[in-house]
Amino acid sequence: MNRTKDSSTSLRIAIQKSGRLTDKTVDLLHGIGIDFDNYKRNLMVKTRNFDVELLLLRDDDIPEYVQDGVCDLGFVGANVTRETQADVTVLRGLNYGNCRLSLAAPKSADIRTADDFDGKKVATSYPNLTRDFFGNKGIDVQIVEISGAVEIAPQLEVADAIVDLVSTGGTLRANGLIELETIMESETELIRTNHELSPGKKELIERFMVRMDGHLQAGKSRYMMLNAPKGSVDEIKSIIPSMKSPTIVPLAEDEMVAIHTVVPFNELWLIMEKLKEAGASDIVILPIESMIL
Ligand code: PRT
Ligand code: ZN
Repeated sequence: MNRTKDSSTSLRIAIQKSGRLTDKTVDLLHGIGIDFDNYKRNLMVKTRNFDVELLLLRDDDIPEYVQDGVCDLGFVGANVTRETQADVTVLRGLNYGNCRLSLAAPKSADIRTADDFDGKKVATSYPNLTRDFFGNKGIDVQIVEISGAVEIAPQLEVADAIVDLVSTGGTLRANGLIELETIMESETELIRTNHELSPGKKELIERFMVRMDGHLQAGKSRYMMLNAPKGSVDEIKSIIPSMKSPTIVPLAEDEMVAIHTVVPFNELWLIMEKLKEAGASDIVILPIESMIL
């Protein structure tokens, strides 16, 4: 039987249509079991196995769509949300699309600190964040708002210096600019509308967040299996403080046990070295797809 979905009850999620955040956001959604395709050709995509519609937008429009309740959730850079001053709630920082909004000036100019910007022309696509930054310091700048290729503004004598996003710093260097100070660090965030939602949508968001947190936690963890002499189990437990209730299985070989547990990825190598010293052997590490604690 064909059942049509009531679109008013579907969760609407805004993602960037085509840009730096698109692939990682699509991977993340696929990673939490939300199936869809054709997102490159359509502006709206229905997903197959979760009551979600995806809206594919320019990143600049995402905070406003979420603020206005056109979309319930959105994936977008913190830089864009702060610049648009949208009234939304940040649910999670997602640690991709990382960059920083920085002041930069030509190597040849004698602008080296924020104070040197007094009375200068600053080109940027981030007029609000730039105005706030200098305003808070009591520094008077003239903002020249441009939407792209900000880095060449000083060469074109449109401005004395710039405020722009930086990730590797390669673009600044290629244009003879020096990075002077960071205005804000940015990452992709999951934002939620502040509009009152129906109980059905609230429940969908809760389910979505359980999957999301499981996926994010899994990305930071690894499954570890090892063999150890029975006598070293206590020492091994003390090496892995997060190990609340490891699975301990006796092995055919007397006096040996197999231990299975989950360890934080960022401590993995340190833990393995200590385990080896404590007598562990045959240590195997596996990625985890998802986990619900
Ligand atoms: O079409 P649409 O409006 O959706 O996309 P867009 O062209 O406005 O944005 P896009 O896809 O370039 O970037 C989307 C988001 O990625 C940004 O809002 C940031 O949150 C994030 N991000 C991460 C970056 C960068 N890193 C980045 N390096 N966005 C832009 N840059 C640019 C920067 O503006 C500069 O021109 O890359 C250049 C500097 O890079 P480096 O590595 O040379 O320092
Ligand atoms: Zn944009």
